[in-house]
Formats: sequence, C-alpha cells, structure tokens
Amino acid sequence: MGTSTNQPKQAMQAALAAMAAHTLMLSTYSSPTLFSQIQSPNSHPLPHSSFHGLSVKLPLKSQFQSMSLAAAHKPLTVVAATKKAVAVLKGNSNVEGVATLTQENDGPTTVNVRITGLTPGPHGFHLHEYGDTTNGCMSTGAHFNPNNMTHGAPEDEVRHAGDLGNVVANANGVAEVTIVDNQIPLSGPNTVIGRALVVHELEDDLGKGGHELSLSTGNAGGRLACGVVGLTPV
Ligand SMILES: [Cu+2]
Ligand SMILES: [Zn+2]
Repeated sequence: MGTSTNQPKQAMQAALAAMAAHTLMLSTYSSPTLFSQIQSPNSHPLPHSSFHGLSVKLPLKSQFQSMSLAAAHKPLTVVAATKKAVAVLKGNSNVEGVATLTQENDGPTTVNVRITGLTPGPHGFHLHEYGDTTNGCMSTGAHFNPNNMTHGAPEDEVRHAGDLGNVVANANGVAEVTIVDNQIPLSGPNTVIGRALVVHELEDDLGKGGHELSLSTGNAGGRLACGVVGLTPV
C-alpha cells in the first residue's frame, strides 16, 4: 500500500530532478556567473578539474556542461539535451511548408524542410532576424546576421548566420531538403528560436551574382512563405 502511494511522489521527484538538471545545463550556456558559483564549492580551478576523459576533447561549452553537473553533485546520468523546434511556412501564395529543427547539445542544427507549391528549381531559403509576421513575411526583417557579415553561401566563412542557401523544388513544385548547419543554434545568445524561416521566389546567388543585392539578399526576390521558429516537444 505504502509503495503504491509513494510511486507518484517518487516519479514527481525524479521529474523535478530531471527538470532541475535540464535548467542547470541551459543556464550554464548563458550565465558564466552561475557557473562560477556552482564551481566554487568544488575548489578545483577549471583547467585542473578532476573531470577528465571524453569531455577533454569536446568544445569548451560541453566541458562546462559536464563539469557543472559533476560539481553540483548531481547523479552523473546522461541528460538528453536535445532541443527541437518547428516553423510552419505560409504566405500570400499557395506556397507552404513545415520545417523541423533539432539540435543535440552544442552540435549543429539539422533542418528538415518540406515545401510545396513552388516553381520547379532553386529558391533562396534563409533564417531571418525577426519572428514578426504582422506585415506578412516582410516584417521578418533581414537575414539573421549577429556577426555583421555580408551575404554568402552556407559553406562560406563570410556569410550571414541565416544564409541557408537554396532549396530545390522538383517538377511537382515540392522541395524536400535536409540542412545541417552550425550557425543556427536553438539556445544560447545566437538562438534562432523566435526568428523566422523564409523561402523566396528566386534562386539565391549566394553573394556571387554581381547584382547590387547579391551581398545583402543574394537577389532572391520576393518572400513566398515564412514561419516563426518555435519550440516543440522533443
Ligand atoms: Cu530571405
Ligand atoms: Zn544573407
């Protein structure tokens, strides 16, 4: 009898612990202060932490994440830090689509997108700065550009973070594309949550077209459909 009444409580406690761990990890992304507070009881200076092993080869942020969990004496279970978001693309034409974005820890973001109603061929596809569609896709602003770069191709060093290149529609006007990119994270200071994905009328010339708009928009023409990137259950 006691067991059955305790079970929901235990489950609740486990859930709360998991939430606390998750929150802690998210906090360390953007809060060095919190991180140092968590670290201080440990008394190990960062570079000499006893937490060695796999994390040594990981990017610094991942080390922070692992060590902060260890330092806070949380059980060292692997907490899945997968983030997932979705954007439903709509506009004033019959072009529409859905994009899902997933990111594991601090890895690249994978965008799976399917858009219908396009003319066959390439169409510029970007992450724009604002998740504001009060004036349709026009109010989503310019390409997301936190590093003040000029427009380019996704593989270029010099590019807007939001430059995702082109999606190519088949003869039926359907574009189905998977994009893996390092500059559109789902958390942290450059998160794209709350910004918008936009698909364009024309091909993005990737900054190389020599048109006066090449280095700002890739001369990709009108905005056919757009959608705000919002969190969705993993
Ligand atoms: Cu665009
Ligand atoms: Zn751009």
